[in-house]
Amino acid sequence: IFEYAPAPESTDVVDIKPSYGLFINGEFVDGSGPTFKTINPATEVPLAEIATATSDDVDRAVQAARKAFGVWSALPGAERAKYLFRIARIIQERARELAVLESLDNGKPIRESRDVDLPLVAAHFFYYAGWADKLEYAGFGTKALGVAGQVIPWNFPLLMLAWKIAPALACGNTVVLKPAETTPLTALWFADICRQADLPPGVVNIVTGAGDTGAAVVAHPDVNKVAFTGSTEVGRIIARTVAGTDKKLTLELGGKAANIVFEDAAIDQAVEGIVNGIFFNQGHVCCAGSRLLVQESIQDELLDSLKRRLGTLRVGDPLDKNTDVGAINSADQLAKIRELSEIGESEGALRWSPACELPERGFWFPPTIFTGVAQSHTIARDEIFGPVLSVLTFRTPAEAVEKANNTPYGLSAGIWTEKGSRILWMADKLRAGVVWANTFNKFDPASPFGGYKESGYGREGGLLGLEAYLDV
Ligand code: TXE
Repeated sequence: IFEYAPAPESTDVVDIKPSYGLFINGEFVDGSGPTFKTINPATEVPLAEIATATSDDVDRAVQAARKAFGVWSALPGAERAKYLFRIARIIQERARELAVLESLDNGKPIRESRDVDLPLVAAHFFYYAGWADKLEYAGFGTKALGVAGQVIPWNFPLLMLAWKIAPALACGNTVVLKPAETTPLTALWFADICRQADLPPGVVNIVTGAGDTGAAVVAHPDVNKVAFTGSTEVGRIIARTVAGTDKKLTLELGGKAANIVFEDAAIDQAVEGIVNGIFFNQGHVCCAGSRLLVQESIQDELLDSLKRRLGTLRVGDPLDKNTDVGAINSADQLAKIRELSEIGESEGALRWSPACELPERGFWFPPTIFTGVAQSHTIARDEIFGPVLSVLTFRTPAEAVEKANNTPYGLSAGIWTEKGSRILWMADKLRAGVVWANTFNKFDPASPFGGYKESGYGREGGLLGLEAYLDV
C-alpha cells in the first residue's frame, strides 16, 4: 500500500484567500455570526478566517434550497446526471489542488488524500450520476424528498460531502450542508466547483460554523431530510430534535471494530491489514479496526511482526509524500486520545510505541499499541478515534464472535483466515454493517455502508444509498 515519491507536495497549487463567506443561492455571502479561524493542525498556523452561519443565515440557505427544489426535481434524470458527471470530472481535474488543501486543513498524509480520498470522491459522483436517469429501476419510487440538511465531520471532509451530496442530488433533492468547524475548506472549494459546473443556484448551499449552525440546519422546519455523520452523542441529540417531525433521518455514528486474526491467517498480510485498519488517517475513522482480536496461539508471533512493522511507519509532515501517519486533527481530539491512553495505562494495560520523533509544533500522537487489554477496560469499550490499538486474545471462533460483538457499536469488523467457510460463518454472526475478509478499510461507491446498534441507521453508498433520499 505504500508508494514512495521524493519531494514534499508544493502548496503552490492552492490559493487560499484570507477569509471565506457562506455559499447561499450560488453566491458567496457574509455570515452574520462571529468569524473563526481554521488552522493547519500540523503547524498550528491559521489557514483562513471562516464565517459562522446564524439561524437567520441557515434560514436563507434553506429558502434558497426550497426554491431551487422546484426546478431541480423537475429536471429529467438525464439532465441531473449531466451536472453530476460534470462535477465528477472537475473534481478529477482539480484533484491535486483538493488533495493538498485537504491535507493542509485536516492533517492527513498527502499519500492518502491523493490516492484514497480524492479518487473515491470522484468515483462517488460518477456512480450516483449513473443512477440519476435510472431511478425507476431502484424500486423505491422516484419522488425526491425536498431539502436535505446534511451535517458532516472532519475526518474525511470532502469524501463525507460526496457521500451526502451525490445521492441527494441524483434523486432530485437540494442541499444545505454544514462541514465540520475544523475542516471547512474543501467544502468551500466544492461550492466553487458547483459554480464552475453551472449548477443552478440554490441546489447546493454550504453553511459554515460550529455545532449551533448544525443544530439550526437540523431543526429548520423546511428541511425534509437530515443526514448526519459524527459522534454518537450528537447523533442522539439530532434524533431527539427530529423525533415527532416529518423529517427523515439517517445517522452514521461511532464504532469500535474488531479486527480478528486466526492462527491460519497469512501473517504478513494480516499485519498490513492491522496497520491499515488503525493507523490509516491517524485512526480518525469510524470503522477503524481499533480492537485487535488475535488467536492466543499466534499472539507473540503476530505482535513481534506488528511491532517491527510499526517501527517503519513515518510520522510527520502531511505534505511529505513519504509520510504514513499525519497530524491529529485538533487540540481537542489530541486531548481525548491522550486522556483515554492514560486511562488505559491506569487500568493496567501495557502501552507500547515505536521510537519516533514528533514535530514540536502541531498536534501529534505516536502509533500506539496496548496489550493485556481486558474487555472491561475503557480502551476496549470507548471509541478513541486516534492511532491507538487495543489488543485482546481469543481461543475459539465462538469466543472471537462473542468478544467482537461485545460493544454497543456495530459498524464494521475484519476477519483474517485462509478458511472460506469460517469467513461465511463469522460474517453471519458478527453484528456489524460491514465485514471485511482478508482486507480492511476497503470502500466502493457501489457498496452500502452503515451501522448496526449505536453506530446508527440507514445506509450510504450503492442502491440502498438512494433509499435515504427518495419516498418509497
Ligand atoms: O464530533 P461532533 P466531534 C466521534 C469520535 C470523536 C468524537 C467527537 O469519537 O472523538 O466523535 O468528535 C456538528 N447539532 N466521531 O466533537 O461534535 C459539528 O459541528 C447538529 C465519529 O468532532 O459529533 C460537526 O460538523 N450538529 C465520527 C459534526 O456535528 C452538531 C466522525 C460532527 O461533530 C451539533 C467524527 C448539534 N448539536 C467524530 N453539535 C464518525 N462517525 O465518523 C456538533 N455538531
